[in-house]
Amino acid sequence: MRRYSVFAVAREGLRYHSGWERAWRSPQPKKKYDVIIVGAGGHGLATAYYLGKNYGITNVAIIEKGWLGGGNTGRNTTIIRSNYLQDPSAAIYDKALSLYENLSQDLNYNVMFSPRGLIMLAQTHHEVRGYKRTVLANQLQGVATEWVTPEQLKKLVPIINIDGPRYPVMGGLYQKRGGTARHDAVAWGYARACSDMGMDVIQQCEVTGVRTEGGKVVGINTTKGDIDCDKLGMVVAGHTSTLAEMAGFRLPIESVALQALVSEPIKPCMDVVVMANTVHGYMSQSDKGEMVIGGGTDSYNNYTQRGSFHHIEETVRALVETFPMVSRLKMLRQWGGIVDMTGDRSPILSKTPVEGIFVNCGWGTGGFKAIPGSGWGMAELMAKGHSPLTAEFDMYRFREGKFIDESVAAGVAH
Ligand code: FAD
Ligand code: PYC
Repeated sequence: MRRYSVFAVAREGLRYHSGWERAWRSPQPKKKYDVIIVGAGGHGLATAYYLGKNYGITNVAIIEKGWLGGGNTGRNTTIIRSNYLQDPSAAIYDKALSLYENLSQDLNYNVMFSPRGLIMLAQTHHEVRGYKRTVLANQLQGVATEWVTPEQLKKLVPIINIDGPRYPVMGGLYQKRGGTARHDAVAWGYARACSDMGMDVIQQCEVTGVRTEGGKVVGINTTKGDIDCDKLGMVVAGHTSTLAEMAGFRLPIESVALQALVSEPIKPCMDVVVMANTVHGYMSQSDKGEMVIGGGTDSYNNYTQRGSFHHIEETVRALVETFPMVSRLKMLRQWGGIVDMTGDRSPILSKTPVEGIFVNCGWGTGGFKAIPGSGWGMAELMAKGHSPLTAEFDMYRFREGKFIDESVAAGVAH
């Protein structure tokens, strides 16, 4: 595939953009692959990419029932940070953040990574204690975060109301390296790189069954026919329980809707990302000027990809309290995604009871930020059978009580 560069843009400008190649091929499935990844979201594509890049495994298909990035990867609010509490989390999320820092160069695709800084507001004494504890834990983990006072916060975010009527701002957890990236571009960049390595990204192809023989995976049934494989990675976020059921095992996952909305575009007014978890809203400004806004999950399980109406009202109410200027904004669009929740709010990257089947799920409301680190670790697990990055995220931790509790860091209350 021809590299994207300033020279390519100039060349194509001169010939009316007639020479751009398709960014990825649209092949028909082969009879057999060494590895099949189900789910062309960020995590599935990143897993495939690092299988090829780090281990030379390129006889790989990525099977997607819709269009690539059309699941949660293309529906999230693009927040990236690594300010988690527990050591295994800090390791994988900070690996992801480090990879994000050079991802555009690595993929030769502009993922618009914008390390503009991220603040989590503390608006109760409980949150003050929780976030100060996280700052101390992060210092031990080598993850640079800091505690900021309300006055420092007001300087960083002039539009914020630190004297709110119900929950005045008492300080915040600040990660300067945090920020955002363009979510679709992350999926598109990985897909293009995978296709360039000879991998098949197969869209509009739903996996309808998993075939096993003697406790080992041998292939899948799909709407485009049966495909054989030696190894299978299930990376399907909110549909993980459905896939696991096809293979005959169960996972401690619940699927719920999480929603977001964007306002009309306005002039630049906020150059950091702010999360306000007590009143329950978070906001950043996109490059187009829209305010990107999100709230909490629905309180019941579902697969609707829509979410309920009262959440929009609740989220906007929370933000009007924190950023009074929001009351004068018109909202443009609302959407939802189905997120996969575990009990300890940490993901599962694991072997399964079926030999050759691996699962990557449970990122819940916060997996966009983890995509490169998760793909890196999952590829190592699938190629070598073990990865230091994923070892603690084994599915059997729930049976053994070795939880990785990230309910404070999850950012979205549920
Ligand atoms: P997905 O992107 O959902 O990909 C899974 C794919 O599997 C889908 O494309 C689906 O079509 C496919 N699939 C499912 N079943 C089958 C089948 N049977 N056959 C074939 N394909 C199948 N995270 C953050 O870090 N920061 C945020 O700011 C943030 N905000 C969010 C806001 C919202 C509204 C939502 C919904 C999520 C948010 N998240 C955020 C979470 C983040 O989006 C997810 O954790 C992450 O995108 C999960 O990626 P994935 O690749 O695992 O799943
Ligand atoms: O995990 O940072 C996060 C997040 C923000 C919005 C949704 N999830």
